[in-house]
Amino acid sequence: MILSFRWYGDDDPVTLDAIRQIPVVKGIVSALYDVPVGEVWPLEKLQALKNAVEAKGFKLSAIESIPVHEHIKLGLRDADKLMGNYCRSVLNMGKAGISVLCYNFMPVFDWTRSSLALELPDGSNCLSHDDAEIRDMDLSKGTKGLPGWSAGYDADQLRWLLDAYRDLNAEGLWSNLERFLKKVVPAAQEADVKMGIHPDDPPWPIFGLPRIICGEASLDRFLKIADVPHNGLSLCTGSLGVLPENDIPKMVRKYSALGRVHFAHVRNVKIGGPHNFNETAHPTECGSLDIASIVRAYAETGFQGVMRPDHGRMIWGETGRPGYGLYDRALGAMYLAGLWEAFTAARP
Ligand code: DNO
Repeated sequence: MILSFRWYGDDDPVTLDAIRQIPVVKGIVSALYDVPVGEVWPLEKLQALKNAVEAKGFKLSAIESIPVHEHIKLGLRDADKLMGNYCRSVLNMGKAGISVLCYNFMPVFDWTRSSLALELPDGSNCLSHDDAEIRDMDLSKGTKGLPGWSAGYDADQLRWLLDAYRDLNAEGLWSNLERFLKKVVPAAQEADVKMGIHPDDPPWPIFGLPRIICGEASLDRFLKIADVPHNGLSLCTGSLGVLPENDIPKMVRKYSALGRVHFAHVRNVKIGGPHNFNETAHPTECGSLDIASIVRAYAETGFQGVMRPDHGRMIWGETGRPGYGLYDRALGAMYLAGLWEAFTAARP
């Protein structure tokens, strides 16, 4: 297992020098943030990123993410050309010797929350999600200012996208995902880049948009589309784990034993009710997920992929990129490292 930490490049207030002081973190997960979505990621830029990370003593363990253009997800006329570009980016990753790629197939919005700073009883704050609040959100001004991740769409663009996805529906999205995999997975095999789809976060439709990577049935369906090791998962406990029917330790055991988990995102969440949750510190006792059993499942299935602590709270007065401050993620990394040591040392 390569314990890793996400780093947003030179603009990240959390520097590589700071990350270097967290014991046992060996890998950096990053991306190119200046290539427009849909364009080819140049080999020289990937190489420069890798060199910068390696100069500080880390391995560039994964790219998170090369975004998938909306026209690919919608299956529009230029989808083939855009998928060709995606293949070239993957081939360049292979040439640069970067072996794990995380991506997602969520329409329009990536992760979405109703609040980026819910105050917890201990004075820290965290990301939280209440579907009732999401339903009431005003989309008439586009996506700017919404709490969560999305490209900045203005009102007209957003309306067009929402309509287009409504017409496409979930099965149409599956077909376009299938086209994408049939085209890109062979490139990943050629480049020896292991692709891991990130589940939808949260794993249910939002704003009337279909979301399809939500639980065990959809992960099974996904893996069968291209039943080869290079088509795998970025298994995110906090995304899937907000649905109580998703038994995360069981899923980890199953997919890790199959060798189909390439990237493990580990974090805890507290379920407050149906479609309502907040994020918490990583340890089992802080949330609804049994993180110890999750890490144990990875350890006992001989997981050799990349693992990273995921969103952290903001603690000790830190401000910064929601979910991606230094301190709570560093605590998470140490917790994961401790569990890993305990469970791997206990293996016969
Ligand atoms: C959120 C992240 C996601 C993830 C993408 C992968 O914090 O886990 O934004 O990077 O969904 O494409």
